[in-house]
Amino acid sequence: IALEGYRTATLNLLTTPEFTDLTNWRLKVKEGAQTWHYLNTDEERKSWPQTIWDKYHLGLPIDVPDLEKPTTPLEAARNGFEFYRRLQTEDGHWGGEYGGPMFLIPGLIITYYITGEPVPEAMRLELIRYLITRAHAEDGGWGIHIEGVSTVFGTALNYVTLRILGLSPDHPVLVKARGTLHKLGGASAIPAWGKFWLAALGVYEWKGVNPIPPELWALPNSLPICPGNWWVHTRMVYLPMGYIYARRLSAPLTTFTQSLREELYVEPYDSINWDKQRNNVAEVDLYTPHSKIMDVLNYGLTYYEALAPKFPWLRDYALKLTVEQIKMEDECTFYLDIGPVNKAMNWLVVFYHYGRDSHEFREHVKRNDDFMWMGPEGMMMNGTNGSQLWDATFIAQACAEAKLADNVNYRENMIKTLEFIDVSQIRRNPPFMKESYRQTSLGAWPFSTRDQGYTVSDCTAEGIKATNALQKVPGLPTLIDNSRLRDAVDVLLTMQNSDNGFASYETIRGPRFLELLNPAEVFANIMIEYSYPECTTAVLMGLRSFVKIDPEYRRDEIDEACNRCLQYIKKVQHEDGSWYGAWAICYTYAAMFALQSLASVGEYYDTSDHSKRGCDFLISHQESDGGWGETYKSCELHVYSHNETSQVVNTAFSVMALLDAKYPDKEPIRRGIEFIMKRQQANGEWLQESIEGVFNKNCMISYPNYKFAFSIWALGKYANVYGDSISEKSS
Ligand code: LAN
Repeated sequence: IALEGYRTATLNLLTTPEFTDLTNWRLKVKEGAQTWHYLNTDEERKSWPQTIWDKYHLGLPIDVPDLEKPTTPLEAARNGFEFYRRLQTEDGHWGGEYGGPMFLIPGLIITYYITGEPVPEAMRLELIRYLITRAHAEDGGWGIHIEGVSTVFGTALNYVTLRILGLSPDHPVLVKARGTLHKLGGASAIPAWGKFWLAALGVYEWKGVNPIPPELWALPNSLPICPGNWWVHTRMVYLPMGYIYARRLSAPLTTFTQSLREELYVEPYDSINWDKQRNNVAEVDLYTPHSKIMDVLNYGLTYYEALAPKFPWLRDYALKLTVEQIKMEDECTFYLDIGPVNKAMNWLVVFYHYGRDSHEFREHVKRNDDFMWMGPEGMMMNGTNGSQLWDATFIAQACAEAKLADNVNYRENMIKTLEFIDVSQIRRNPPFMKESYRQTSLGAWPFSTRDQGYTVSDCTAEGIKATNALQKVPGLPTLIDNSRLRDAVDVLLTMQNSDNGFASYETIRGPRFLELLNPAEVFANIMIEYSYPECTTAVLMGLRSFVKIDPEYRRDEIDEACNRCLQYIKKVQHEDGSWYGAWAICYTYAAMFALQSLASVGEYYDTSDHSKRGCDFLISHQESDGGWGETYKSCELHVYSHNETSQVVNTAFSVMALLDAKYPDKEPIRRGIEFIMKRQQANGEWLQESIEGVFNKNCMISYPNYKFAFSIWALGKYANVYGDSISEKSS
């Protein structure tokens, strides 16, 4: 064992440490960037008092008066915004946690450990709080996301994280978690990304990890397997992974990691047959088994790995390309990177490649905070650096629909929202666009912030819609002129796929069969882009909204694109009338979009078989209390899965869908609205219910702002269709 004591986690706590004082936390915002700060002195606290949104997000009591009980939908919408507007931060956006996935903190903390960078003390304590709170009460384990059953992936990685953060293996929380991990067969059967992190930490052998050859980056773009043709998230994760793998970089063995080797497995570490582990994945974890082709390929690549040292120039060249790509990604995103997974991995590469004192290393450390979110359960890592732009566009449109945007009492809020949308538009193409395989971004809107800077099709479309919804309100300024909307349209018009739909970040670049090479085991549909009803509808509606402002510009192309969107929406409707939602849960979410697409060309319940079947599907799933409720199982299993309780968010999706489709019977819609009103608190608030979002079919993610934006929007829409009354008689 080398280097006794070197960079070991130094604490060995048998009892849970005292957590921080929540009243000392403050959220700082700047052009959407969100960072939480812990104030240590009275002086600091006095000069930077806690705001109401700080308190709300921290779960501290807030002083919001009860409002007069609303009797109509618009009154309810107004009460909702009366509460929600207090949470708007000074830069004009609405913050919120964007947690859910349980595999993000481990990557970050393992990297802190390997690089020797100390985890700030308040963060360390609050991460412990979060992980302990999120351990399942029954078995002490963790799943792939907060609502999922305990898996090896979640349990092994979060166990290791708590150890690094200072808990002793004899701490009761870890004793229990380890019991569950061992019952599941121990860490040897962890899925691929877990194998990667454990190997990087030095508690798994690289021999047990399937090859991740960086040479792929040397392939010409014309070959489908060139990573430039993959879904951007996947290629951006495999990029740094390839570097670490090719150099087989592991933290030096210490007494600490030696101990982990003993804790994580059911058999002695040295007796494990690592060659046999490459394809060993626990049953609870396995969502997408390897294809036969993948197995054969891995087999071949394992031989290649044995030969690679004979061609060092090739590997060196591949690593040079890898480092160049990482540099472009880091610089272009101001070291935020596209998401939290490659953020931690790129930081690790930078550590090995440039060293701890490098500019690159320090820049990475600075932007770690952008991913961390504080809540009553402690500190979590967000799924991106936030959902700022996305949330702002929805509340803007909801306010326009519910007649709040032209209410003078909310003028200030609306101006700030518009300012935020203005500042978030991306005003340049990525430097080195071609070399880094990037989509254009001049004029696009991102999902989170302009710094992150990735074009997303539907975020761009919602950006256009929200801009137009606000800028047409008398008294609100025009901050975004037509030429900038034209830029946004230019981006969208480059993004339509040959199947007529729109995907997330780019067009579909690779063939379907690439999915057979999905190595991740826990996600589906990650190798290439796919068209989605949600993105396609957003773009269709975004383009239609633009045409109203600027009717001449590229009109033929826009009309053609819209027609094609519609063909796509019809084509992907299922037999039973439903659409599968890929980015929120699930059938109700997709129906809201798809039925809106149809309605945009006058296809309603009475005039279109597609619309009729879509509505009938929704109606068949309405609950007896008038609401709708789905669980994440819908996403996982591709079957509508009823939640035990109706959900405000699913109800709002469904009501909006039925209203757009002009569903002829008012009663089910009215009952949905009544349900949303009943769930509203006396101060206008809606409380958090089940998790709302999803990605890659198997991992859920929180959208806490949806309960406000979509409830207000649905209430407004209802009033616009049926008048501002909830009584059964009026029409
Ligand atoms: C997101 C969040 C937003 C989402 C919508 C805009 C809602 C969608 O319509 C298009 C796709 C997009 C942009 C999206 C893609 C995948 C993301 C970035 C996420 C779900 C947030 C987290 C997820 C990312 C992949 C998580 C990191 C995990 C990996 C598998 C790399």
